[in-house]
Amino acid sequence: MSRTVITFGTFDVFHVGHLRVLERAAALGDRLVVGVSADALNMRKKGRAPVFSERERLEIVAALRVVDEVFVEESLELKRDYVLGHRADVLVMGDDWAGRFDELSDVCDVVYLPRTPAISTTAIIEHIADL
Ligand code: C2G
Repeated sequence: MSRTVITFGTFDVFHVGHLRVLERAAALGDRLVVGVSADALNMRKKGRAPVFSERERLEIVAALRVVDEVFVEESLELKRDYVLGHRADVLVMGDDWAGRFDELSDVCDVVYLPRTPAISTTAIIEHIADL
């Protein structure tokens, strides 16, 4: 039986840490579905607008070889609906979210992958601002 993996993220100023988590998520199944955070959700989560709009971030993530389907993640509270709606067998998140989605383990496997060290959108923005 084919195994569907689902993951979520903002993926703003797309970098190699994003690529690696998506590649590792894809390797856990046969099909990778990615929920890309809406601009409004990002404002609520991080208190600032993303550099790239949700349309641009969706377009970039959808173009990746390891990604089969993308959709807009409107709310953190809708995870269960997204998992069930996409018939996901595995939910993958970076370990900055460790433990946060364990309550979904009744409907799918929940896996937290280690983040790629020393790279983040915030660090890139600060680096460019300092140039
Ligand atoms: N990531 C990583 N290594 C990094 C940076 C990010 O593995 N150096 C991973 C994060 O752990 C996450 C994914 O890349 O799994 C996307 O990261 P963000 O865009 O920062 O996602 P975030 O805003 O945490 O959104 O529903 C949950 C949220 O939408 C997750």
